[in-house]
Amino acid sequence: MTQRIPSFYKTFEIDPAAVVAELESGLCSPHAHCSPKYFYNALGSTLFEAITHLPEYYPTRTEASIFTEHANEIHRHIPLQAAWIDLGAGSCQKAVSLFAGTTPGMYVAVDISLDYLTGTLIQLQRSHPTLEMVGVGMDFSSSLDFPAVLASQFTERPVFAFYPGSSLGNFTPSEAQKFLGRVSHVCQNAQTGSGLLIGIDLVKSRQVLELAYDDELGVTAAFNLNVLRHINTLLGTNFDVRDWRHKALFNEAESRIEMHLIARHALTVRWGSRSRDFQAGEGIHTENSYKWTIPDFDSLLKSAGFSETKYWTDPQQQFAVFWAS
Ligand code: AVJ
Repeated sequence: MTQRIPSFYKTFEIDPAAVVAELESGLCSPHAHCSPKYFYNALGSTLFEAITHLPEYYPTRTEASIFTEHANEIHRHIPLQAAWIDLGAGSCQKAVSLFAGTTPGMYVAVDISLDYLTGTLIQLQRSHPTLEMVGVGMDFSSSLDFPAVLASQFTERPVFAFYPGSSLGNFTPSEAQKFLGRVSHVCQNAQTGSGLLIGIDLVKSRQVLELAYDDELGVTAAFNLNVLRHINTLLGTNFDVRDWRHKALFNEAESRIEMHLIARHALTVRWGSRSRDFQAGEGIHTENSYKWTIPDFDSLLKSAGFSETKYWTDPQQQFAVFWAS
């Protein structure tokens, strides 16, 4: 038998001019901000991985415990011979740990960074020699347009969309609704039994939430501050990390954790021929991480076009895994 090899597609090109324009406009706006996608350079991805091991950061651990505790019931919802669409696959670990006891028809790993996926999938193919594996480099926050060869596969089989890790939290509720609408559209065009399995972080006490985003070791602080170094690389700014401090707060009215970087004293950031003055205490808003209640998230799924929902949670109701079809 010949060994299968994964295939790869890329649906977008990174436009360096657009990156520069986006960063400049965020930095120069009256309330300076930058997108959380800029956290994830090589060090940033490693720091995030470290965050998932912190005692204060409950989401990763709690989601894993829900998958373990309710494995049999969750497995029963995964359609047979489905096309798995792993959204934000990264190391593919979470999907692979779901493989046992299921029968994927094909595995499509989607991530903004194809570099990372390539090595992972080539390795993974060795332990799953007969499973058709595809890597797609796609920024699925803006659209879910798959290459035609894949789109036709997604209509001929049931689709099992997988979006663990509560990454949906980075979307505003209206962005989340649009994104989920696109996923439900893919499921509706596919064979019966299709659906989405998604992990969601739940509203809880301010104290627990704020500790999860401002840990004692300062790993999350380093993760947040590291974005300044990444911006220095991308834009040529002269940010000095030591001029800034990490701040995390739960904005209850918006139901979101906010992360900011706060200037320790008045300073000027320069790049090219441009500059931006910051006053002491002025901030750069770097992340929103929305927290949902079970009824609100259930309504969101229904408003996005899913008709049936089911969820599993941990005994403390810190985190929820939803199935929507
Ligand atoms: C990757 C978006 C799920 O919001 O909890 C962790 C990112 N930021 N600590 C989250 C993050 C600070 C994380 N997500």
